[in-house]
Amino acid sequence: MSGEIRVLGACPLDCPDTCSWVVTVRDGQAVKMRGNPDHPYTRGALCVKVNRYLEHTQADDRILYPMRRTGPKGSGQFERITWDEALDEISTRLRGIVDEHGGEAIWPYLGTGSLGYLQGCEGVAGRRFWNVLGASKHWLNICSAAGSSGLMKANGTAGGMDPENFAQARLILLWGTNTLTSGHHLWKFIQDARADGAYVVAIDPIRTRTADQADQHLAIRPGTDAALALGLLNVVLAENAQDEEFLAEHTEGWEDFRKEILEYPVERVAEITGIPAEDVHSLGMRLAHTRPTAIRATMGIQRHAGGGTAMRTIAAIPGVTGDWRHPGGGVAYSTSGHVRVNVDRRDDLLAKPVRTLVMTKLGSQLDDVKCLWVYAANPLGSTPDANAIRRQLAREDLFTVVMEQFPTDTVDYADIVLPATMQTEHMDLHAGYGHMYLLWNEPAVRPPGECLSTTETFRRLAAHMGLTEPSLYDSDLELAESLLASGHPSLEGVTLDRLRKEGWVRMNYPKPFTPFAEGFPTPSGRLRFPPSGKAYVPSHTAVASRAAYPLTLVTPAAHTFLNTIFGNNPELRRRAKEPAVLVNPADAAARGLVGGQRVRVHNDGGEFLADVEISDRVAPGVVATPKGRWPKLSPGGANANAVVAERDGDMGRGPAFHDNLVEVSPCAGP
Ligand SMILES: Nc1nc2c(c(=O)[nH]1)N[C@H]1C(S)=C(S)[C@@H](COP(=O)(O)OP(=O)(O)OC[C@H]3O[C@@H](n4cnc5c(=O)[nH]c(N)nc54)[C@H](O)[C@@H]3O)O[C@H]1N2
Ligand SMILES: Nc1nc2c(c(=O)[nH]1)N[C@H]1C(S)=C(S)[C@@H](COP(=O)(O)OP(=O)(O)OC[C@H]3O[C@@H](n4cnc5c(=O)[nH]c(N)nc54)[C@H](O)[C@@H]3O)O[C@H]1N2
Ligand code: SF4
Ligand SMILES: [Mo]
Repeated sequence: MSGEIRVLGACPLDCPDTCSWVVTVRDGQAVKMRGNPDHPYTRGALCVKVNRYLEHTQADDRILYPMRRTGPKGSGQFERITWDEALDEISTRLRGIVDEHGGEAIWPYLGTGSLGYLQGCEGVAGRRFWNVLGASKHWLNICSAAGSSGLMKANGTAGGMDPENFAQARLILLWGTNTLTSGHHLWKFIQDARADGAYVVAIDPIRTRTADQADQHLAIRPGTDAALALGLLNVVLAENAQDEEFLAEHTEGWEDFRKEILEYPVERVAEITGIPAEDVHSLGMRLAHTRPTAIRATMGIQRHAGGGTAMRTIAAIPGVTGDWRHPGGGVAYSTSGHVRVNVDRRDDLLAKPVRTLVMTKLGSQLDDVKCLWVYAANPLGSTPDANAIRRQLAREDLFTVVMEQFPTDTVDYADIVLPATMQTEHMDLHAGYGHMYLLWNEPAVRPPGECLSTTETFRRLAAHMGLTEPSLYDSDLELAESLLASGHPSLEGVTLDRLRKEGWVRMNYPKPFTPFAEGFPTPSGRLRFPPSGKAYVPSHTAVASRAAYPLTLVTPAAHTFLNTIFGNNPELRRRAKEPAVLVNPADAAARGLVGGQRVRVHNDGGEFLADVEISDRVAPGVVATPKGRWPKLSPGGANANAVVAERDGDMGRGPAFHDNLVEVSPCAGP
């Protein structure tokens, strides 16, 4: 049809699958978006959320113009201003803050709204500009830091299996991961494996929709995964099924670790994990005698006080069984360790070294900050200790700028709001963290209103402030060229031209990819087993006093939202229904709660409201509610992060979203 074109793009959201998509554009309007049928991982399908992406780009509540606050902070009252007025006010305020308090009083708070290398958090968006101003650095630790640290300690990289190799596995452990919700494209490869007889086990405190589809579900007590890993290995040793050759050639610390494993017989593990001893034993037997075994362990496990350790100990499993020898064996956490583009943070532009502020510590680290600059983030919806953040954002002496697409709770506290483009309107380079491809996102349509991309906003601001550093003005294509020019062999032949023509290119790794068959990227070239006494660290909730708050709250991915993105989409909200909290029948009975009743979920940090869903999907002592609700669109004006403490886990300062104690009480009054 004349006037109709197809534009290849990539899903920017923080999801392992980074889908390739095809946008149909008719007369300058995007009229259709489909998963790319040619992409080997996308295989033609997007997901329940992104099927509404185009509709979302055209939503009535989209922010289209720069705005200045007119009401009190938090009121969400704004007036439209021009870009010139916005840039004037921002320039004056930034200059004043730098002169009076120094550049470090600026906190550029970049979140995971887009994983693009140009517009989002995987790259350097805005960093050159912030370095010229001498602003504080920002540590994006909110998501995967603990697990990555655990894997780095074990394997020397957080990278692992190519998820496509799951098709060749004969035993699959879906461990602390809700595949059908948080990255469903792996499922096709699991189905391929099943067609060849693979057995699938879900290990999760919640009987999720993924657990429903597995051959077996082990309802583990939250935060006890390392103990289960040790128990499974205990059975492997009893069966004498360890791979002595792999152990001798490719691992270190085995003698000590072997002794540690012997401390965890199945009866002890059953006591710690709450999984019946016979189930631990039978899974141990399967693990001992099934090659290859593939473990999909993602972010759920590591949102606990002992989460880094848990990931490290799970990473030991294929070291003992030798599964890394085989395609279809090993652990798949993230593939981002294999992505070797050239992310240069340009520290050379800093006049002096600056401090680093920690993303999950917004509530407590904001005291001496004078400018908070939020982009691609929604801290009032997604960051721990929401009440502390809200108190801070209300400060009159804090100058807050938010670059956004939608009027989030965080936007309500902004002094200046800058309208941001969405993925169909800007260009970007992407990698997946659950596959082995790079993707190019070509803009399909012109931005609506006066929306600007992240890169263009910082170029204009630099010009407005009269900054002379030439690299502040690099174009998007120049930035992309330099990202691809790392010289790493995995990018040989992966050119910008090819990406723009073909939409996606597999990185230059062998297929099938067996990353550690010949050794590990540690200094010794060997997998490092956990040191004595450090293979299992109990979670916070396992050791804290349970007197006042006896229930462990788990807050995993919601099926219909992506973090807080789509939290304002009417159709997805309708499907998500009212916020609910899963409560086991025994816990409900003990509190006299009935299904559908509105309750307060509370602890010393705060409370949120939800409707009780009585269900044996959670064990006694565990309650669960999905993340991602917009506080202002929720009853009581709060979501689960009102009761999530700002607390570091054991490694990488990872947050403990699934490791908080609460009580559930009936709402007083009507
Ligand atoms: N639909 C949808 N997809 C998403 C997201 C979303 O919000 N919605 N978020 C995206 C992002 S940012 C990320 S990081 C990923 C997150 O997605 P996942 O990596 O799947 O992580 P979570 O959803 O946090 O938790 C996964 C599972 O771990 C379980 N779990 C919690 N504690 C424990 C434990 O101690 N042990 C074990 N074995 N299991 C435990 C939870 O019950 C949950 O079912 O998904 C991405 N995909
Ligand atoms: N209770 C609980 N809380 C959690 C988690 C949990 O498991 N439980 N998981 C955590 C995890 S894994 C993560 S990754 C974090 C995510 O936390 P954040 O990084 O704060 O991400 P979002 O809440 O999705 O907010 C992203 C915002 O960026 C905007 N945005 C999207 N694309 C762009 C863009 O191109 N430019 C600009 N300027 N803005 C854009 C969106 O509109 C959205 O409002 O949440 C964490 N919060
Ligand atoms: S959110 Fe994930 S599954 Fe959905 S389209 Fe984006 S990358 Fe694909
Ligand atoms: Mo995340």
